[in-house]
Amino acid sequence: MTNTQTLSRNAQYYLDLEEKHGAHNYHPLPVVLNKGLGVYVWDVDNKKYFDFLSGYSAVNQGHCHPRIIESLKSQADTLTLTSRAFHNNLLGEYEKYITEYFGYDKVLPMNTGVEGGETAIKLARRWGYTVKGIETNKAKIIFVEGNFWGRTMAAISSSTDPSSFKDFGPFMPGFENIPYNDLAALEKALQDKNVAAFMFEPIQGEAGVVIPDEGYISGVRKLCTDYNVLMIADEIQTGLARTGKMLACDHENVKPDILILGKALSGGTLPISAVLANDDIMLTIKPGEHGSTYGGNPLACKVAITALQVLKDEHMAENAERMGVIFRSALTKLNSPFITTIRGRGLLNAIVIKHENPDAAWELCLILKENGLLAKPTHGDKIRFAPPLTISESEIMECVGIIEKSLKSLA
Ligand code: PXG
Repeated sequence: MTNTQTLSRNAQYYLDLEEKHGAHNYHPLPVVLNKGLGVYVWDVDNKKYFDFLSGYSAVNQGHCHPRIIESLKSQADTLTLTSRAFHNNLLGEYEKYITEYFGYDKVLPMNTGVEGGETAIKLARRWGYTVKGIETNKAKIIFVEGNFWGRTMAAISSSTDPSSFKDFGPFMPGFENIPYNDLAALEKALQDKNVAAFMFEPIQGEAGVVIPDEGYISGVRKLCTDYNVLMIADEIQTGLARTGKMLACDHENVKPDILILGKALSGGTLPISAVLANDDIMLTIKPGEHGSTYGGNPLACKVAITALQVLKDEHMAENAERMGVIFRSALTKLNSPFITTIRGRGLLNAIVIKHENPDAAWELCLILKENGLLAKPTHGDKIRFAPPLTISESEIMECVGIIEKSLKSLA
């Protein structure tokens, strides 16, 4: 099957436009969407699909959640941007709301996830020099192999994936990588007195939903405390109820020193990210030393409050936990010879495909699309299954049926 075989002329028109006028920095599945509601999206030919990617977990609350859209619309009619040159009436309310929600003294609002990561690193370096006493320009940040936190120069400087960093050097100094899920390697790295922080995802999303052993997150917490190093948790993909708890760190009752959130903080409506920390860290950055034109804009503040409230009001973490268990158990029962691994937490799941055809995961995603379910392969042989957290048990079972039927066509 080729990419375009089943495309209508209508859909092909949109693909051709992108091909001709857009940079070629993505390789999307050949489907053109123009509508979304809850767990469903529709293409330009009005075919309906289950969305099993959820905008890489930005749409945890479901597409076009009515309460989030209502907040967006009403605030858009009132005030959208002041810049931080002036105060606005929603920033303080949002800051109070989100810091109480997650239990930190302060928040620093940004826009994209990668800016949240950049902010966390600047905070950690500043804390390293002014609190820990690291010699100027000697601070180190430790990352893990397989990390993914975005596309800026700093983010790709920490990457171990050649498709992220190749031919984009020279890179940011002061970054080191250790293996994931390896507390001994972490302890060794932290013995260097120049280490300011350890930054990691409690479950590696883009790497293919890599789940560390039980005790890893609490082990990280203990080592960071013991060695006076900041623990930075990138919960941009794992946070906000995706893994069956509000934060993936909650699975081990761990509180990071710096918490980075993004994606579902807006329920998929606009880029909103946030960095949370206590005063001893956050107040090391002074006026004029960091910021962003759009960070903390009133539209984002209003939307984020609603997006967070919806997660709680609709018990989305609990639903993610319950549906995840049902989903993985039903997938296991399919006993497919092409699935070597099924793993996940809550509704952040992945399968690993084994097939004589090296492009089988991509082919399977094309077949799933034909059968009404959208998912995307990562790293060749893995497929992430991450529907909106509003999905019901009967919908989960319908999707397992689609996956079963598609696996049979793959044979
Ligand atoms: N941290 C994690 C854990 C992520 O998954 C980011 C940071 C960066 O967020 P922004 O908003 O800057 O993209 C991510 C992003 C893509 C893509 O196409 C992004 C992600 C996953 C898959 C694809 O850029 N996650």
